[in-house]
Amino acid sequence: MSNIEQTLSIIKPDAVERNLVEEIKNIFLKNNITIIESKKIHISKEEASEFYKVHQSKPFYDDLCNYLASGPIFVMILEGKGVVTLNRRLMGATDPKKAEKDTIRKLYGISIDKNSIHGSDSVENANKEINFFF
Ligand code: IDP
Ligand code: MG
Repeated sequence: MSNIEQTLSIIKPDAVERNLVEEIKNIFLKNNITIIESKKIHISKEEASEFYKVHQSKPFYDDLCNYLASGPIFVMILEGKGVVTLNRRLMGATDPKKAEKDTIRKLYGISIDKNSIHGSDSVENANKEINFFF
């Protein structure tokens, strides 16, 4: 039996730009996930660099931070039973080409960097990421 958890979801610039916010929100709602809070914001490169700090040693870090700051994003606090894991399953693999059928990244992702969505990968990181934005 899973516990009620919260996690952070970010609809990334490529998906906000293509007006996919409502379609993606509906995927969460259909899966018994509650959207507790949400807001559309445009963050700076500095804020993106702070958010993605865990990736600072990766070769794609700079591109990743520029990308997250490149346009409006839609951030949400999701709540539900085992929502951290459920959300990761609904998102699909990081690379849309490898993502499972009907996942958000399979349906909407353009490439490994423009992969439409972010989701926290653990309860601990979810708490940190929620506090970062809300
Ligand atoms: P995740 O978003 O599935 O948790 P992470 O490994 O945490 O994947 O990577 C964070 C983000 O960095 C990914 O969502 C993707 O946008 C980007 N990324 C990951 N790996 C690569 C890569 O090899 N090249 C370019 N961008 C990448
Ligand atoms: Mg990650």
